[in-house]
Amino acid sequence: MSPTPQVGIAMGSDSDLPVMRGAAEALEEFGIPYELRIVSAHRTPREMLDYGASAAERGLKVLIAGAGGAAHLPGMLASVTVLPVIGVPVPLKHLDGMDSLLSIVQMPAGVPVATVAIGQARNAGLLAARIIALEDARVAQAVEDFRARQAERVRAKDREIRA
Ligand code: RP5
Repeated sequence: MSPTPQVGIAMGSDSDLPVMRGAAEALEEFGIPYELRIVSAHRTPREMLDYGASAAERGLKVLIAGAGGAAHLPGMLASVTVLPVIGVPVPLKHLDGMDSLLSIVQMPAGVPVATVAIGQARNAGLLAARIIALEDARVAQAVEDFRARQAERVRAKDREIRA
């Protein structure tokens, strides 16, 4: 039996998947179980609302939501759950993802969405790992190790360039 997902990764279309895989890969690095869903704020609004409304009771701790263009998915999910929602602006062919970014980041007061950079689904996965780490010592250690490895890579480059 696969472990209960702790993070839900939702996207508005399968065309978002190449970007959203970055979040899944980050969670895999930390051994955090997740689920992937396609629920569209515009094309399947009822499924989208059911997904958001039932997320907490199904044991999810964080939602990551990616969408492009008129990217209403993260905000709509945040409107029906108290779980933290991380929004990923997916860049489309036009407007370089600025449309997605502004649609996600400009939430009204009272309904927060933590928005990462355009196309930065990996950061969404890393942020979700930090949230899970608050109550999971194993993940907390993995996050600390990741940070240390990352810093060491930069120090190595610094030594290299100074040599
Ligand atoms: C959004 O519309 C989706 O999140 C996707 O980024 C965009 C385009 O969807 P497709 O027309 O490629 O299915 O809702």
